[in-house]
Amino acid sequence: TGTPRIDLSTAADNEDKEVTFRCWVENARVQSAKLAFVNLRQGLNTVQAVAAATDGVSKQMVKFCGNVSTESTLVVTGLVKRVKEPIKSASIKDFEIHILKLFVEVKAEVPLPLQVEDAERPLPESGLGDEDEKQTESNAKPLVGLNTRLNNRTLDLRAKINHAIFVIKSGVCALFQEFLSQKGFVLIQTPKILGAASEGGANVFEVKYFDRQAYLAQSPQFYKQMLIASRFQKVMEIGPVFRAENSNTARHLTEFTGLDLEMEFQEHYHEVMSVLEDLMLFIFKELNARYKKETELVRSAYHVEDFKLPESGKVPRIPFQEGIKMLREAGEELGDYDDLSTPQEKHLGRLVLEKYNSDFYVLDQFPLAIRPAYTMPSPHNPELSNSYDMFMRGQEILSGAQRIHNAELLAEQMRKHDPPIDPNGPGTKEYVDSFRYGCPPHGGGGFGLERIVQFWLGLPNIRMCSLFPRDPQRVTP
Ligand code: ATP
Ligand code: AMO
Repeated sequence: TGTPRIDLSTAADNEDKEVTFRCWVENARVQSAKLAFVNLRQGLNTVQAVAAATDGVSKQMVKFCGNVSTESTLVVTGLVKRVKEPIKSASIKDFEIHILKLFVEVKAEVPLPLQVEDAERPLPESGLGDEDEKQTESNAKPLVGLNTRLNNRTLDLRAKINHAIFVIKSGVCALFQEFLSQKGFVLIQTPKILGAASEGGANVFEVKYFDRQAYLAQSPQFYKQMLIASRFQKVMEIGPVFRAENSNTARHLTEFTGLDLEMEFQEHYHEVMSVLEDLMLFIFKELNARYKKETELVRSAYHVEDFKLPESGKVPRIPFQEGIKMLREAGEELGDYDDLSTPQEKHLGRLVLEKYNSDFYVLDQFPLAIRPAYTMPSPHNPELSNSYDMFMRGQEILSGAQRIHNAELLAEQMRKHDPPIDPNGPGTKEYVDSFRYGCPPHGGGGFGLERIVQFWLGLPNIRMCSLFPRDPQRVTP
């Protein structure tokens, strides 16, 4: 009360004035009976504050200020004073605050289960952080592992590096919508409680739905296509995706965010691929322009190289068979229609980088047998399909395809699928039937948002790109 609350960024405008502001304690120390220092944080700014008997502060108050616990939230009233020597430890270098009043709003308990300065440091190499507290160099402070950080996520997320990751993630969503809205895509919301598994049965979470069986959505696949059959020409969705995959890898979550799109095309499904490529080139360009600081902060902590894009602006579009050939020439053993293992995908990523100087590329014409039942077979080779994946730094970020828009063919492909899908099952029947009353040729794709962020930044683990990640071992916090 009395003095107005200020933002610390205006410190210079308040020289010699009394100000009040809310802040967090970075650390505090008692220098002597008459002098204590408290480093304070507000947003991205840090400032040094002093409690000094020479300012008329009581010795008791000096002691109290010097012992206030790290991470407590305070309301401080003090005088803004110019300093003679710039202060190294604070972002505000030319001014310090002479404390007159210090009110502890919430006192942080001692000890903290995780130091925010530890959360600022890179994760140990192990990535998954199973061996927490891993020692790097004999005399270095041990690095705190991912599990400890995720268990104390509220403290962990206070680290600047984490703010940067989620500012970028928010940016990717905004850019996705910005680009596609401008192209006439309509933002849709589709149900997440479904009567059928949309991507096949194995990896689906079951939910008890009153006296019936229901499932958590594995993708908006059925619904985005049904909207094309409803004469929406172009649709997009940003929404949660649930996968009951018991995959304890660095790039699988059981709940992630899908960036989906679906569109009618005129003559060839490559029209859809062009939209997807232009979309990603726009996102990369704008991330470099608008989120340069955040990107550099994270990449430099992990010694990650810049993300390479072809100078020509043309995204390498490589037929799957050509990818197999490149891998075979590099010594991999692969059948013509085999799926690629994760190491083979990464190997191909390195080969593409060498040949095309690009960390971003598309594989086209996947073998039909390894794609979902709704995928359009290739008109030129029944073993292949009009489907594609996109990769960043050798790892998959998108799957997509031309879809079957003929109900009879769709039902037949479902029955032939391994494992077979009943085209008359609840939820599935309505999906198949929606193609009986007219539907244009269409295609689309789905990105994993956390993977885009992970591979843009070159991070070792996808969990770092989810605020409160879900995996087979983790449903809390
Ligand atoms: P999509 O579902 O489109 O294929 P994805 O990238 O999740 O996307 P998956 O088929 O789930 O692909 O897995 C791709 C590769 O990841 C597999 O070929 C496999 O090598 C690897 N993988 C999946 N689960 C595990 C696991 N638990 N342990 C090790 N590797 C795994
Ligand atoms: P798919 O199953 O390949 O395709 O999923 C699309 C994209 O989602 C991401 N992804 C994941 N991210 C984190 N954790 C997971 N467990 C996980 N699984 C997948 C990947 C993947 O490329 N309906 C189709 C898309 C379409 O054809 O439109 C689908 O769901 O980045």
